[in-house]
Amino acid sequence: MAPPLDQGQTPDAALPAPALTKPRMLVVFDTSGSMTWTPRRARQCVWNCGMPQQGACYADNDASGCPPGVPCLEDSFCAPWTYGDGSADYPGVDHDGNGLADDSRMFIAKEALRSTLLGVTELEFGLMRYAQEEGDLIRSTGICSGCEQLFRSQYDAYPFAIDEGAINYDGQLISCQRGGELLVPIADDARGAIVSWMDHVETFPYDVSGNRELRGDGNTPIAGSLRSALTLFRDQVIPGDERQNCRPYFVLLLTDGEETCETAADGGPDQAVLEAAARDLLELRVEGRATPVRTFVIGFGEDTEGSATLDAIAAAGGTDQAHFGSDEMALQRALSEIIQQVITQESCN
Ligand SMILES: [Ca+2]
Ligand SMILES: [Ca+2]
Repeated sequence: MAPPLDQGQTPDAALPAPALTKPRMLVVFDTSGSMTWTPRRARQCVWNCGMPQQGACYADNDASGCPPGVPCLEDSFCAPWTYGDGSADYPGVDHDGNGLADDSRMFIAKEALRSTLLGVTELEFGLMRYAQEEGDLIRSTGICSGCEQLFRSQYDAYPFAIDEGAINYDGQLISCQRGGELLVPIADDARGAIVSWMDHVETFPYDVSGNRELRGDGNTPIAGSLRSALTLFRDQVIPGDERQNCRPYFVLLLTDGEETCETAADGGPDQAVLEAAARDLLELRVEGRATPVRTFVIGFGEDTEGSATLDAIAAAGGTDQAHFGSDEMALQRALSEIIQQVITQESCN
């Protein structure tokens, strides 16, 4: 496997010059609340409390081995919660003790995307997230069903100090209703706009025209975002594209969890709905012409490792199987592999 590409570096010196018709790829970036967690629960702890709330020992005298404020769970591993995302304003907890707030899935995924994907000039990219409302510290209230306490957001450090974790993004109510939300339209010069969502800084107070940021809050509407992607390609990306008979179109879904909005009777993801959403993209026809949009899937973190459901989405979306990774290197490898596949595709220039 090739190492991650640096900015401006061509993927392989032996490849022909970049095609004139650049493939277009919509990156669907998971902004569910669990993106503030560590990719996997790697830190062990000693669990002493007798009747822990929610099966967890919070207090230091009940457990040992976890970072301050992070509970030890029943299986003697620390909870994955970082209460942040590695950004300047919400760094979160340093789980691995390396002195850096580099522990959340959100931080790692942003770094991997910036270093690997956005250095590739042979593609045109756009950016979509799971739908969120935005406003000045809009995410400042919330009730955890099953919890005794009021909590505010994934960004609230235990013991949930009032408004401590308020953020400018709220996905709780609308992520399932709306599915995906386009942040940056696909374009050849979209890299700067995309990077501004992943540079770990944000304008405060909230400014719709300022520097904003991807944050983790809300559910995981995979099927809904694939349908949002379909609408985008069908109504905007493809109709205005004079090279639509040549250009390959792609969705790259980066998710850390299974579908949580459209579920089957057993509570798990509704596989038929998910496969249909990916298949509809693959079978898309615009103006009577077949204009397939293939869907790549990357499962990130221990919650999706080896997921048959994600594999099935990728298969229905025309890319055989999902990629998986639980650290930045693995994520970079998956991204490089996908990019290689995309830019070596036949085109009809
Ligand atoms: Ca760290
Ligand atoms: Ca930003």
